[in-house]
Amino acid sequence: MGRNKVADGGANALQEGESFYDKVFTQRLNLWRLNPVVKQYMLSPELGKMLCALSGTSGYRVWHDQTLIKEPYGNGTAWHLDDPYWSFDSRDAVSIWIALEEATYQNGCLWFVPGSHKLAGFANVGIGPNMGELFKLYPKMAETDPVGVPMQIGDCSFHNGLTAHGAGANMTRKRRIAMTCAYMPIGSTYNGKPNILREEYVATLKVGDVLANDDWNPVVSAASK
Ligand SMILES: O=C(O)CCC(=O)C(=O)O
Ligand SMILES: [Fe+2]
Repeated sequence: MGRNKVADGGANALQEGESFYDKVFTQRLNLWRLNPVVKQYMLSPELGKMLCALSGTSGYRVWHDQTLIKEPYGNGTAWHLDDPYWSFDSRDAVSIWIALEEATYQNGCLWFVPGSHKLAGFANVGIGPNMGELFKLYPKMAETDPVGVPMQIGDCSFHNGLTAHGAGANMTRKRRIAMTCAYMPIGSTYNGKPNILREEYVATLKVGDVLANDDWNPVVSAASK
């Protein structure tokens, strides 16, 4: 037997042609480009100050945002690192995860391995069906107990782009609605991974170029510099 298919098609069953990952999230990219309220929050100087204070970095650009909705009975999010997916290698990138509905142990709140960003490099694993794949790559991280972080609506967490994190499955009948907002330190350089960069922009880049596109990656807060 190949995939883990629900025999009679439950509400969120795998359909023919769908992968495990299709049932991890309903995912949409860059809401800040569409919605002025999201944009206002993503670019707010208060947020820029927080990012800089937490990391000791002097300024950030928006990398992207995403909705991460775990549908009823949605699969867990395997342990992974964020920055190695992205087009720049930085030890100071930050992701902010925001609970737009309550996030509980039952519906797939986030879990983190404290201090793991100090053990991580830029090698990664995909978000696949095996939750613990990352710990084969970084066995030292598995010596620390992960911490689950349930949240009320509107709560958020900040994590370093190299912190190991994941989430359990959604065991409930309601959606777990969340958003993640990722930030790149100013001065970060292109590492050759296109990730979310548009094709026409990638065509102008070579490895080592500073990523400084003010349209797609605006500076968050001049006030915090
Ligand atoms: O929401 C999740 O399950 C995973 C979130 C995540 O990986 C992130 O915000 O970087
Ligand atoms: Fe992540």
